[in-house]
Amino acid sequence: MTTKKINHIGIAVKNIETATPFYRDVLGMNFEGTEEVAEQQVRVAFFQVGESRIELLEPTSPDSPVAKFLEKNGEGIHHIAYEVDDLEAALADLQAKEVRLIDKTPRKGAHGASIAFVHPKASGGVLTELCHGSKH
Ligand code: CMX
Repeated sequence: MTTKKINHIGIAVKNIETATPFYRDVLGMNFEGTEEVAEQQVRVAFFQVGESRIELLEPTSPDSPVAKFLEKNGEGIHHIAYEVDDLEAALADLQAKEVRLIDKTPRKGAHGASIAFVHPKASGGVLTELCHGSKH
């Protein structure tokens, strides 16, 4: 498989509105808006940085995986998302290489993208997302 670029870096925050001014007003990034990914119990906000993005993740319920992450680690980097040409082929390739996956088949992410997570135990403790087809 080949990775095309870093699509986005996900940062877990308690509150998107509180975190937004730093990225939008201090760092001067273009704020692209928010979206709820109900299936994963998160609300996300995107900020453009060249051809990549910062994605702020706010939990929408106490059972959200991001709420659990915040409880355990506090606010901070949650995942790195790499864009691939063909997500199904990338997942097949990783399985053939016996890389531990969280998602063996793609699921729906923000901006209409198909996404899949590699298990952090297989990637040095960094949650790794592969994505394809984002509207960006
Ligand atoms: N960074 C590092 N380690 C993490 C982690 C993270 N962000 N999230 C979970 N882990 C660890 C857990 O601590 C756990 O470790 P142990 O086995 O040692 O306890 C292990 O990974 C498995 O975690 P889990 O929560 O038990 O596993 P699940 O399969 O239930 O869920 C995951 C895994 C990553 C999908 C979920 O925790 C999560 O973060 N979901 C939200 C995903 C998200 O960001 N969605 C929005 C995406 C929008 C987009 O980008 O398009």
